Amino acid sequence: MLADKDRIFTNVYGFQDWSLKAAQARGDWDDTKALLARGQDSIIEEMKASGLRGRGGAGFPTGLKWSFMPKESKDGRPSFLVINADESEPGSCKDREIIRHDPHKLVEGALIAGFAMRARAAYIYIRGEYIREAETLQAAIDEAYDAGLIGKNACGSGYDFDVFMHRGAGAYICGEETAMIESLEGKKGQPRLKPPFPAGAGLYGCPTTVNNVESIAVVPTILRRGASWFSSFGRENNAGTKLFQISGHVERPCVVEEAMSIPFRELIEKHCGGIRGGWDNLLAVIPGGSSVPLVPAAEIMDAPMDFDGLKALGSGLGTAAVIVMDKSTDIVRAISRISYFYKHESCGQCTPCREGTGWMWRVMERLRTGDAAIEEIDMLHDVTKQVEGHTICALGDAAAWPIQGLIRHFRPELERRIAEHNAQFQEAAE
Ligand code: L3W
Ligand code: SF4
Repeated sequence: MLADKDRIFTNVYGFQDWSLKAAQARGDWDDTKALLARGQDSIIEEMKASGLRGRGGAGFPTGLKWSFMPKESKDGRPSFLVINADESEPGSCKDREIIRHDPHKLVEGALIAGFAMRARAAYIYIRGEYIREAETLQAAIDEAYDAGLIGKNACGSGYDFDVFMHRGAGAYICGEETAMIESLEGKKGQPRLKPPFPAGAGLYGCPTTVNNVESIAVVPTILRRGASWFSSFGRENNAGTKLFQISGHVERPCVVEEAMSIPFRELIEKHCGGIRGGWDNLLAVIPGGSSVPLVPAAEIMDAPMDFDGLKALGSGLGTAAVIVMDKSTDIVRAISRISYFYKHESCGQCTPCREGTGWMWRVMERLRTGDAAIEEIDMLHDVTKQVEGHTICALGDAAAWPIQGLIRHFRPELERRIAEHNAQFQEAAE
């Protein structure tokens, strides 16, 4: 279990005040000027050495992403940092806790990351429903301006850096980085084709990096304690500590910071008091937010909770939103509900997603009641394969993967429902 002294988010439960004074007492903003004095390239190298991989779902190496940003401005164009606080993935609720209780880690991280990438400003795009969180975040930004920590000559470093907060309006797709950029520009939030990646042409056509809240909020601590301290947690290619968000049928759902690669059973035993009704009652787990396929109980028990461990099981770490389902769950209904979510949130720009998400949901609903032909299971699987990889953004994949996981692991349950429905129909006809 991660020792208290190794936790980055020491106020994640909000036992202490979030304000600047209290944050400084916890070590935030401690001689940030000296951190900046290390220089841009040195900060990026340290981040690469730490092994931090993006905490927003995709796990792209953070230091490497920063290194894509230009060192010199072309045609006087500024560079920007965009921080993705549009936390909307079903199951995800970690960025909310950071903003509620540790917002200064995010604001200080924004300054350091922005400086390292030679950015003029950071835009924090916060989910529209996070009303109180937005108030807290704006108040923290204001405190940092008033104390001279950001703005002109930030922290006395000679570097000018602004931080702006922008509230979203309730669309899940605005969490996709290029849709977020479109939305910030005042347009309809629809993803752009990539490439070009945002580092080449992002906000207002300028070089931009989009990072998740947690990825940015851990930066000051990594620099203060060193890359080797951070990479001493987890295992190769899966370094560091991570906020896990455990919901569903556990005794005590929670958000907790743990070392990456902690085995699933240990995570649940130590922090959630076990599975409701005991371990024999566990049915399946969605380990990384609704976009990743479920993993059945027997396979996940001893799995390391990290990018590679869950990929090996045909799933993924995603945002580490661990959704636990016991045997009382109607698993077909649960996945059908997720299908409805993606149908509802599709931006409608590309045909396989716009048409496919609705089609998949309708078949899922018929499979839920058993009112389907047996061949439709394979047909549905074929359709998920036609959606996957054939859309502009990852929402198409995210709609396809949970269904593929259901068919892979629970085909007998789908077949049972169809047989039962047919038998009832037959009985009624006789
Ligand atoms: C420059 C290259 N940059 C990749 C950058 C790219 C992006 C990052 C990752 O989806 C996943 C998705 C959801 N040159 C580059 C490059 N980049 N190659 O690296 O890119 P990518 O395309 O692998 O992923 P993505 O489109 O950012 C994110 C999954 O996360 N997810 C849900 C997330 C939900 C939330 C939330 O609610 N907060 O984050 C869960 O699994 O399905 O697969 O920056 O530009 N050659
Ligand atoms: Fe929009 Fe779906 Fe296409 Fe993404 S995959 S751009 S959400 S239609």
